[in-house]
Amino acid sequence: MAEKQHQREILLRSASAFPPPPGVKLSYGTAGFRAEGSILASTVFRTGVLAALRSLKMGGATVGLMITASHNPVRDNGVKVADPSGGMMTQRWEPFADAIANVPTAQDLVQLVFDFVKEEEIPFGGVCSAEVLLGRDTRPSGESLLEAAKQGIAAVVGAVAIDMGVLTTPQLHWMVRCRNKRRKASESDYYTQLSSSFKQLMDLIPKETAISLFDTTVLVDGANGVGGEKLIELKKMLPGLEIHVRNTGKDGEGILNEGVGADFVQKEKITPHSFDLDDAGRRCASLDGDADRLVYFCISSACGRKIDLIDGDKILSLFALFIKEQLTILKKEESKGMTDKLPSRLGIVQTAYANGASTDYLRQLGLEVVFTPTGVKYLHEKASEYDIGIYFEANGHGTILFSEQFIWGLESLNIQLASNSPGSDYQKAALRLLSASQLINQAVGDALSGLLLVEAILRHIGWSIEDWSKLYQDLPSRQLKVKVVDRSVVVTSNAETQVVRPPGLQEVIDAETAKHSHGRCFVRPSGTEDVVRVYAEASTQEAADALAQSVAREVDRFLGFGSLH
Ligand code: G16
Repeated sequence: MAEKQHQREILLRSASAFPPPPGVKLSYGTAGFRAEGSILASTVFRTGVLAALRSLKMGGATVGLMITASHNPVRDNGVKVADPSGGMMTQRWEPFADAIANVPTAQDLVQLVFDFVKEEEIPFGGVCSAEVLLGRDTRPSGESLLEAAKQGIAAVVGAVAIDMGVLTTPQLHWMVRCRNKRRKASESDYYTQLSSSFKQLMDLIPKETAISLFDTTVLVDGANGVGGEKLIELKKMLPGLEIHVRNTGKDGEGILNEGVGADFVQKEKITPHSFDLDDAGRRCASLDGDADRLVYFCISSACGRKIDLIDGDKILSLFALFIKEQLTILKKEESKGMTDKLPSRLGIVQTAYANGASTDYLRQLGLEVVFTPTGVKYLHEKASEYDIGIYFEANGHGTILFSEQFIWGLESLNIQLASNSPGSDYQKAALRLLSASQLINQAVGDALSGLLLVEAILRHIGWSIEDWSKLYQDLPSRQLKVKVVDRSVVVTSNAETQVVRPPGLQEVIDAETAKHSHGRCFVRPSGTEDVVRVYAEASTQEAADALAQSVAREVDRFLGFGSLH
């Protein structure tokens, strides 16, 4: 009883120092809370409380709290929680996240927390310990928000905050996962795991392609964010791969995500700052502000700032080809008996943003493709249902998940092959899959580990960036955003391909779409910005542009400020 009273007083006192800004309502959204950094102290403090409670609920397992607004402009910031698995916080707790962020007074907050703790049977009041790992990106508001998070965690008796400093979002997720698996989990362990598994993959490259004239240089746009500086660290451990990082944001040069970064490159389809015609034909890649997205691009000498975009769909297709090739080798007739017990159901997960040509290509490969709404939390969950699940959003956010069962099977197969047929194609295929599972982040999409896997696979197949780009021809597409009064008015279904509310909007979209050959169009409320997004595809770029613009005008007519008319 006395413990509970003590807890109540501490929470009340700390929460009183972080009043919420009046008139602001926040929602946990696609990837945590996001808003202007200047109004987020209260939200971050409260998310700190939530993260500590989550750890208590999970028996004291480590939970992560990341301060970032990823691809958003530099004035914004945000906060999200990683579950002990290293994945996104369970969706079951999102209503509580919304409630705790928006409750008006410190007294209401204490009441809400005590009610929730009772309902969830959380050991509260100092009877158990909790641990929260903290990370932040390079945004100027990050440091003070990190302090707010620490105070939120400290307001839960028994909870400890461990500040891991400036990190990419995927690094923090990786650390949380490793720590809970009792594995080495420091930043240098992260670099060691990535570089050693990359080297293993390089050692397994077939002789025929190993001697080809492969361009060993990749030019990387760091979005003026945290990814660039981390890649500079990592590249020191990668002999044989020349990584040139531009847009590092160092010494105040360049603004985070402004005219640079994966989101800019993918949406605008033009060169980011610091890239020009001198780079024509080179292999270029772009990270986003917190390095959880990756896209590639190539500048063609005839096209000014226009680029050939190699988006998340094409990264996914490259990964799928490679994984399928290794599985096919393992399943060859001669190795039957050894490999037929290996569970190897391969599944591909995309969203409505996936270019139609990519889905056709993947299905032609004989792969199972399924769709979820936008947001890695949905894709990740779906991909984890397979022995090998590959998920990617077109914006470059994705990874490959290997089930524990599959990895155990592969490890025991490798032991068998090492004594029965050492150095055989089968053993090499098994080793490649094991190395890929070590390299690619199992907790969340990670631009740094994704980049290394792309580089290893291109080298394995002996492909230039043009070869990769020609894998299939993207259908022309256009994405627009419309500022609206209240984005929550838009409700969608069928993995966001149909508008359910407001009534009448879907009929208008259907009518506009029917005017274009191979037309496809959908709208959805953003989970990270105050806008409704419009995506259109058609057989020509002009038609895709026209379709997106006409639907954007309709969205504006239904929900906007009328400024598009
Ligand atoms: C976040 C999510 C992504 C999602 C993106 C879309 O990305 O992590 O899964 O695709 O938001 O945002 P919206 O809902 O605004 O379209 P990030 O890279 O900003 O964390």
